[in-house]
Amino acid sequence: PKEKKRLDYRPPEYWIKKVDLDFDVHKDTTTVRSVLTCYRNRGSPSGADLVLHGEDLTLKEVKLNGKVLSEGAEGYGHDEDKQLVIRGKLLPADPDELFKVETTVAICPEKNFQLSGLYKSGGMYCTQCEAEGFRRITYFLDRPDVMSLYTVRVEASKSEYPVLLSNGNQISSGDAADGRHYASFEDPHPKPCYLFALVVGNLKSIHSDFTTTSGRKVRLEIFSEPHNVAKLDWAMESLKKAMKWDEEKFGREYDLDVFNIVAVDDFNMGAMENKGLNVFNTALILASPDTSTDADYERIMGVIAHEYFHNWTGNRVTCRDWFQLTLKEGLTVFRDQEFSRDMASAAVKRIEDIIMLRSRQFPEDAGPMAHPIRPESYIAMDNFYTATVYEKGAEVIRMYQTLLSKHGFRKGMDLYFTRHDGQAVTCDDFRAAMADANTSDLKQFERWYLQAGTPVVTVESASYDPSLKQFTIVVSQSTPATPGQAEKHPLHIPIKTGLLSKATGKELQPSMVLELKGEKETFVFDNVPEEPIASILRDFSAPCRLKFERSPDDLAFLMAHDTDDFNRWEAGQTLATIVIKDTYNKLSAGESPPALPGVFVEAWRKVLTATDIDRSLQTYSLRLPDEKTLIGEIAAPIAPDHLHNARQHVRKGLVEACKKELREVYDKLTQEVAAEGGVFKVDEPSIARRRLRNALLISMAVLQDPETVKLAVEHFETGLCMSDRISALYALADIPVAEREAVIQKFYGDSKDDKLKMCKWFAVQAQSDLPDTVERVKELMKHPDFELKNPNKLRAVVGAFANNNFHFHRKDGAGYSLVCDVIKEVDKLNPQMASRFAVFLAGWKNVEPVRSAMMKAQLERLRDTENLSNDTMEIVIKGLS
Ligand code: B3K
Ligand code: ZN
Repeated sequence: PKEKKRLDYRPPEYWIKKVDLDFDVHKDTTTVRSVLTCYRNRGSPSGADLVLHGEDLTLKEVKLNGKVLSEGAEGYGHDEDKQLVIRGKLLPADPDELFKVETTVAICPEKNFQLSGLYKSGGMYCTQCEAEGFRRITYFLDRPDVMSLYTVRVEASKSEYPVLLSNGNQISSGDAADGRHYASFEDPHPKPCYLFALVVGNLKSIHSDFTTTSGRKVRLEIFSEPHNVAKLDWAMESLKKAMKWDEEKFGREYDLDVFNIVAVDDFNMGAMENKGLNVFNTALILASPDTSTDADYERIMGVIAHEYFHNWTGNRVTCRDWFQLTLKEGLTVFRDQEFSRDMASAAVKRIEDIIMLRSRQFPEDAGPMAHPIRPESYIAMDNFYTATVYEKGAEVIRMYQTLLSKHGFRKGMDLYFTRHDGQAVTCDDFRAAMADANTSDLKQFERWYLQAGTPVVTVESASYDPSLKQFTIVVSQSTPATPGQAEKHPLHIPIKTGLLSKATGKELQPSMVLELKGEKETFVFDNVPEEPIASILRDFSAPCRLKFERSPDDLAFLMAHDTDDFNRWEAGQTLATIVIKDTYNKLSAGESPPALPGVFVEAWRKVLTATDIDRSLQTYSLRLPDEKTLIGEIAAPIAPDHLHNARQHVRKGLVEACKKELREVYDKLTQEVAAEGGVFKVDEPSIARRRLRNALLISMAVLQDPETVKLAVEHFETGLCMSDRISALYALADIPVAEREAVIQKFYGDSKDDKLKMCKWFAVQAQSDLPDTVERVKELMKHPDFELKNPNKLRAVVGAFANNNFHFHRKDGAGYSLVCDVIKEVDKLNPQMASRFAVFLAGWKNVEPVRSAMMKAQLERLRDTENLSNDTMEIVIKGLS
């Protein structure tokens, strides 16, 4: 497979000004006729060939300016990559002269299991073109810097497919021969082809409207298969909130008369921001109390907003090439995070985002696939839709805001839009807009785009001089080597810092942002009246690991008093990490686990019984860091069983020590719910209460005693919504009792007709702690409701299992061979899905030697597999090198 490099970027030889597409949809064959109006790029030589990308297309005809071309030296040809070559000598010498290339191809959406290009999901046709799927629809310059105006005509059976949709405004529609009908569309905004979309189906919809600040009335319509139409209201509400927020916070208005969203069952990722026609995975749009958890509701609102926000950050201003992906993704994730912070609790959202960053992005940065947020090379672009590009990318955007202030950041955004509207640009252009709008120097900041790996910020010393009333901290930074990048340079790191009074816990000074630029720097705080406790990296102001030696007492103090919500939570996480690590070290040395430190238990109890804090924050403060996060805090190679057992030991210890209080708080919450008459509500306090009550149940279940089993069954039976019921299921999932199986059966009975509920049913079992989880997962894959071709179900079973750190790493290697077998099978159908699972095996170097060898052997099995896709091969090669 060929590797593409960022620094090899060249502008295209030709531009495509206009695209006219015609889709004739018939069972097993869709004919696509395309007319491309092209002209030569002035920078490229006269006589250059026009080379059009194409993949899995059956070419029927090629015309140039209306004349049929034959295959051969005098007409068209194919290069070694099967791309279509129109000989340069046939093309006009004058770069201003437009010419038309017309191709007719046949494609078969029914057999497109990759879910890239035009494919069939259930009863409907839909498209997914990002990153390089448009070439699977027609011959084209499939690269984001080629922006064109589109018209689309589509024709299909009227009775089978009453709904026809594409980007932009519908300009005509009507009946055609043989019971067919057609519609045509015009999108007035030039766009790269990855934003093209087409939907043909039997759909129902809900609609509403939104009037923009400048008075444009936009028709909003959300489509799904008829049986799902009752679950679209939350998405509509979310969309309107997002539209309003983008006007208020960023001055961005919507720019078309229609905004359509379609929900599809078979989708490789969450959703797609096609211009004026977003396509969503049903899992990220359908919402009802019976099928969706509170977390699902939040996620849906966030993703609806994310795709909507792309209209400006991605669509109006797009990426020059795919190496710049974080230009639109990091920025849009940042925007959706800010939106969600404004819609609910800012602190809770920040904590959730950092839990996610640490459990998914930090491991990526520490593994074989480590890459900068702007990668330097790729084989399969789809492998780079990563937590690094998205989530770390969002943190990098957030640092601009931290360094430049909210106001300065907004000025930078305004300049970015003014300068680049309608263009395909780079991360450097974004950085330049931020720097120019604020006349600030962001040269060193570029390193965040150049270097992979999670930087370590170390507080070398923190000391107070009472005579000078000065507090001094010395801070250093370093970034561990990553594959292909041994040497790292210092980054420009904003470190938000506050000083608290040891006596009262009150702020001695407002927070300030220290800018660490060198390898080691000294920061002096003047006029500090007493010896303070420092609160460092507040609000997680940079995506780093903070090393700062503090006593358990100081951490407990911060847990109780820090005025920064994030750092108050963080202090608890740090303390828990110390305790779990200590336990892990003992277990690894073959010793028995130590007793839990009293300060730790008491601090936990204090959080548990507090009545004056937000219950969501309380829930997150009671939760221990997860295994994926802990891995990063422990020296490799990891013994996954000791890690799991250490964490479980600590969980159990806390629950045993606070058993009485746990039950009291739980009962109090249960009474509150009952007092309200058992009505389901989605307001913040209700969500927070559910969150806490469900988490407490899961905590208590760690004891596996009959009393808690009984409680969990009751919790399930009386549950008001999916959040309650699924939590009861999680509480029971690790306990080998008959009640567990009964509740699983009951849940199945209630869920078998609903694909999304079934996914939850699968996932809870795949994540179980029971000793035969591997065998059970194999059974689940034979279950009649399992579908290998449906990414949601595949993720629910295999993805959930691969994330089940303990059983994936089962001592006998059964977890590895299971995942490897699935990869081999899935790779033939859907390489994008297969390669995501390969990443789990690629992490072998961080694991203890016996397991490591078995993982490596599975990777070698993949390497030796015939016809392995480029997607999976890329992960395997990087994993083995
Ligand atoms: N831009 C899409 C992701 C496309 C993934 C292609 N493999 C969704 C999003 O980030 O908004
Ligand atoms: Zn996105």
